[in-house]
Amino acid sequence: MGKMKIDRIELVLCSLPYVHFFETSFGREKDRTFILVMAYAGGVCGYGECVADKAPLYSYETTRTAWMMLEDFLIPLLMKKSLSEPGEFYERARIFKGHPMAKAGLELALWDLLAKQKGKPLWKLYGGKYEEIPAGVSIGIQDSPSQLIERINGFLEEGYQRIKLKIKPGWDASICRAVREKLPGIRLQVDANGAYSLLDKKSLMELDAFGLEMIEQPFPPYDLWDHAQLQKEMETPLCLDESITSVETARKAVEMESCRVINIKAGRVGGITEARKIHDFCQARSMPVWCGGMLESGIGRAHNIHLATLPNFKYPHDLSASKRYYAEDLIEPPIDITPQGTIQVPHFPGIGVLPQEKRIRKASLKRKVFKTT
Ligand code: OSB
Ligand code: MG
Repeated sequence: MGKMKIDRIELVLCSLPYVHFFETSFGREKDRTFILVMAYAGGVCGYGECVADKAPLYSYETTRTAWMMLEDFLIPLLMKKSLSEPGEFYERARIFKGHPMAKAGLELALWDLLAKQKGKPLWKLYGGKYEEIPAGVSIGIQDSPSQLIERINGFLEEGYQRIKLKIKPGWDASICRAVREKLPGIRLQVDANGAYSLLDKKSLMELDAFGLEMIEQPFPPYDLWDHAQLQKEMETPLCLDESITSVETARKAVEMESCRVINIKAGRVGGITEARKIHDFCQARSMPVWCGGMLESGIGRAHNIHLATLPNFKYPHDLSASKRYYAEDLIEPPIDITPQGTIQVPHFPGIGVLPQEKRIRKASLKRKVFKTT
């Protein structure tokens, strides 16, 4: 195989305001901070997005820890030796413990670069099978149930195939009841981002009454055991997000029966190489998966779309139109959904959408170039 001759890596710290605040069990946010990673080889540029946020709320990583990992360890590791494919970088980077989002940001840029060098869209490189994927929407905690229902109706009119509600103690069963009264037939699921413990079993059991497709991550990230205890008693499938950090934890979750569905995010698991391993493992064990999101800009979201074309992705994803997140996304054309509630997978090389340098510059807070010496 040929070598990927990387000339330089560029990091850009960006900030983009949301069109609507996003509130989860860990708080309300009005904008998103993230790192773009660009990998250059010859005239070709691969783009990745590191999904670490300002504060360590979803996981321990932050934009500053990710920048530090990239600058001090991951970029020097990449530059040390030539590379034939991104999976090789991922394997080498395993020597450094943790920091999956930092690793994934750089690995995604390498995947985009490789696909562009080969003149193929990423999904073809990955062996994806869908050319159109089902779109869902994740809706944050609102100020009132009526405001929530209004937002849900707006998204249903746009065609989204399922609605995911963020929940927390006090914004859970009563909210599901209010939504089900108005919208009995919609595909509905909830995500707690680890806001509960087994002491809350009674209020979690109440959720069985609402015909939810799944309950995502009721308990904190590293707790496969308590999820297994809850899954034994609940009819609604549990879905794990934060808990699944590698194919190894996926295996333990399957073997302990901690969940019946897994949400895959490349950033959470260290990149596409590990995400595909989890996908393949789950497929072999008949555990369906779907693609989660981290409110990415169009660059990160385009990567997610390609990943979601693999055959064991079996539910609508947290992949929505650009305009649902940002007034001005960083790419052209923006990601849009069809009236049937699907997203068409790009056919151009790499991520298949064009990052807009002017808009990146406008969003940027800090920029640094790392050259091969
Ligand atoms: O838990 O799935 C989550 C956003 C940020 C952090 C965690 C999560 C989310 C979402 C949004 O639910 C999904 C999206 O990108 O649309
Ligand atoms: Mg989640």
